[in-house]
Amino acid sequence: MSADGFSNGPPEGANSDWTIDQGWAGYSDAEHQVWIALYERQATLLPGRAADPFLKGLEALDLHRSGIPDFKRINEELNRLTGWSVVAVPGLVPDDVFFDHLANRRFPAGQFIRKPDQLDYLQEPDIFHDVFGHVPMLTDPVFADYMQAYGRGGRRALDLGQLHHLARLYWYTVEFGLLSTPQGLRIYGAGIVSSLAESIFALEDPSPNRLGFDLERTMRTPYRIDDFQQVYFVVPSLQALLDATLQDFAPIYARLAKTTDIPIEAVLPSDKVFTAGAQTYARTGGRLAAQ
Ligand code: HBI
Ligand code: FE
Repeated sequence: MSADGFSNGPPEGANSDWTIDQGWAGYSDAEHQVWIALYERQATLLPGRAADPFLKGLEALDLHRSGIPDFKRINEELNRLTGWSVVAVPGLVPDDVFFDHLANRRFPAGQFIRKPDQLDYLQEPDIFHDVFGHVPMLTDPVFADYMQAYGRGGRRALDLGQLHHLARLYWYTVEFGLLSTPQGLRIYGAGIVSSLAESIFALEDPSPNRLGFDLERTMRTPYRIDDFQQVYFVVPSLQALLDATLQDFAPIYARLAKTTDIPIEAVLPSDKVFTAGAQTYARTGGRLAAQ
């Protein structure tokens, strides 16, 4: 069993890099209907909430309403725009495999789609989270460079035993990042943009903190995997996000090793504060409170 809990080899029928054939022709009409239901909800909600690069990517890739997209089709345009491809995998893959794909501009997307009774929440990323949530941003040249830089950084973090710090950078940017724009805060994180409820909560609810992104501060901040985030970090531009990663992380990891984590709900005097959240949602039981 490897460090991250995977049996050593890829599952039966998968390639050595854990990729599988998407088998697009094999999706049932019911599965296409789940995609359409999820797509319609988000496509209605996101104008005015999602960042322009996301909305432009959604258009460019024509992740249209007629069902689960065929990776062969979207890869033609995605390759042309930024050299990225989407590859199908059975589900979560080992960290080193994941980073190697990203470092080579391949985004591993789950091949399966959630069940109709899981529209609002599932723990493991399915094809809607991965393709609707992550892939449109890969049409943006700056973000495309950032994701490749993350892949390269991930391999190095594994070597240095620092993955837990780097995973926070990924979580608070690629998954749950917000962008500051002249029109207000906008969503670029896949975990938010693929979720109906969190697309609203992340921008409008008074509970969470919304703080200016700072590389080391963010890497010292734990995150929630089971519920809405208690803090969202805001970048001034995607370029600023990319610039923050184009440096040697070894000295950063050395400094982090001497620091403690920052409590998830804390607002520091050094923070650029967009919202000092009331944390009401988290304090009243979170997901349970929402029911
Ligand atoms: N595998 N398919 C897949 N998708 C992910 O987002 C993913 C993964 N493996 C590891 C992983 N993410 C994270 O643990 C890394 O960011 C550390
Ligand atoms: Fe994701």
